Amino acid sequence: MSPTDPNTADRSPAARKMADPAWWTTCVAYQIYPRSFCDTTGNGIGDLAGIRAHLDHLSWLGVDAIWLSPFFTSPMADAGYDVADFCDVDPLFGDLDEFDQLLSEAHQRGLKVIIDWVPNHTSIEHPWFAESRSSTDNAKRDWYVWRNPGPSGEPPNNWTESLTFGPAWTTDDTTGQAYLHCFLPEQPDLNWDHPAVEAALHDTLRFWLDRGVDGFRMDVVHLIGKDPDLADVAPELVGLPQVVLNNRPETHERLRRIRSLIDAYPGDRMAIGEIYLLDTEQVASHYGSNDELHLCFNFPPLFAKFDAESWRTVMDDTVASLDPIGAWPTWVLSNHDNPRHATRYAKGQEPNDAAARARAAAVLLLTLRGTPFVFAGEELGLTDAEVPEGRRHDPAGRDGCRAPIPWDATPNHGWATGTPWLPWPPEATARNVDTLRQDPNSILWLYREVLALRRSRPALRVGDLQRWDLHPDVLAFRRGTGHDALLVLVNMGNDDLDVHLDLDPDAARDPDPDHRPSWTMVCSSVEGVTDPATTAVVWSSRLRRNEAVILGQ
Ligand SMILES: [Ca+2]
Repeated sequence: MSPTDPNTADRSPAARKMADPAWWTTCVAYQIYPRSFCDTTGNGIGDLAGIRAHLDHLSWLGVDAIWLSPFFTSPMADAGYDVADFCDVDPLFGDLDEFDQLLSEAHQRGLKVIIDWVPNHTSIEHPWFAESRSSTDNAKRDWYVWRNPGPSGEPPNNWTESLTFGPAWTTDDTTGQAYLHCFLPEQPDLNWDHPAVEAALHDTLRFWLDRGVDGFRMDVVHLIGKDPDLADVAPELVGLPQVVLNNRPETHERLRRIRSLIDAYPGDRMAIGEIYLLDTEQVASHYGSNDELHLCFNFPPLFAKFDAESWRTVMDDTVASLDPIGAWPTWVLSNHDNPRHATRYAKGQEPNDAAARARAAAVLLLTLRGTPFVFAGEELGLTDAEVPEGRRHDPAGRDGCRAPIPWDATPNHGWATGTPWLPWPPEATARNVDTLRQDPNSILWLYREVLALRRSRPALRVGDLQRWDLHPDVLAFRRGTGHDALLVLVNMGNDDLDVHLDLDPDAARDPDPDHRPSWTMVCSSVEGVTDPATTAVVWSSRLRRNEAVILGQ
């Protein structure tokens, strides 16, 4: 066989994508909420050194990339999503040297590093806002969105902010004008219509790209283009937060300029947008023609129930919206903004069934076609903490899923303090990294097993997905590429089922044994089930309720 002639090789984008897919299409990313990961200083708040200390664990687990929620300078009105300096580390978490060390140590282990970028708003304490609010003729006045309130002090329009559902405007005593905030009053919206704002935000991207980060998770980036008239929302939409409504053409041209900036850097940098529009087709538009965001988070699957029909719908919607434009899907079950899926799926379930669902969900998440994001702690099967009144931090009630990660079974759970900023999640004495690593039947090892399978099987990394209709309660799909194929079955119903796979009889008679279809169990989500099935042209087995299996061909 002669080597490929570089002058005649197919260099079309599709051919290159097949030969060498970008890391962000084949990776499994792991979201770290820095406050809650591990405290090394004794102040009860996780820090960058705590992340560094556990990089080896993430390598053992087998994820490929980490996404760090904000660690930037902030007064923490919204736990760091209110940024006072985009280009520095808050002393709570460390400093820039500490970040550089973390980045370098992650890269040494082959882990990509994605950081958060919060372009829609700043902290009220950002120096830009301090200038902007100081007078109506300040040079930075128009860096934010100022309007006159109504005659009786009413807000300039009927928009609703997205965390506590109050008005999206606050009147500032300094000048008597109101400023727009689609989130808390401590988070004034930047005015992206002003070219200097766009340029300044681009500079913050360059700052981190120059330092070597591999990508950005762009916070509510669909909000950077807004209706220039700031018109009222229609009466039937009043009260819905602006974050689920704002879908504007202005955003797309701004995303194209961001994409150009990022793609000009060497080394396959990427942007994933938090597009909090709860409609997959609207989310899809933010990929552009492969010239806007590289990836978008898509939230309908996160809100889908543990129910086969709901999952068929979100999977089919994803294919229908993304395939025609060649966009690559992403999958998320849990993050820092919503109750953990182990908590959501457990509602109304016995404890054993709840734990089984968390395990089945791991198999589902890591075998779908697209880039999965694991939220730190879900690999331990953690549920949300009960946070009593006096210990609550988040004005939007999202504390439970942000509980600290327990690293071992000691009272301090591997933190430098016994009193972290939020209470420990339930069962921290049993569900901690150290204890679960000693138990090869634990959910932690199940995550590790499926992550390893994903690395070794092209069908899972880059294969097509074909959904099968086997049984109303069973979510079934085949992943395949070339000669590699796997079948995933998830029983989301309330009963054990007998599943029977009839395979193509002509193919079964193929004289070449390599061409005969045969399915064996590669993995079951059920604790202790290893490999009971024999190779067979007809695969028939009992699928327990809340069991997910992966069959290999
Ligand atoms: Ca600390």
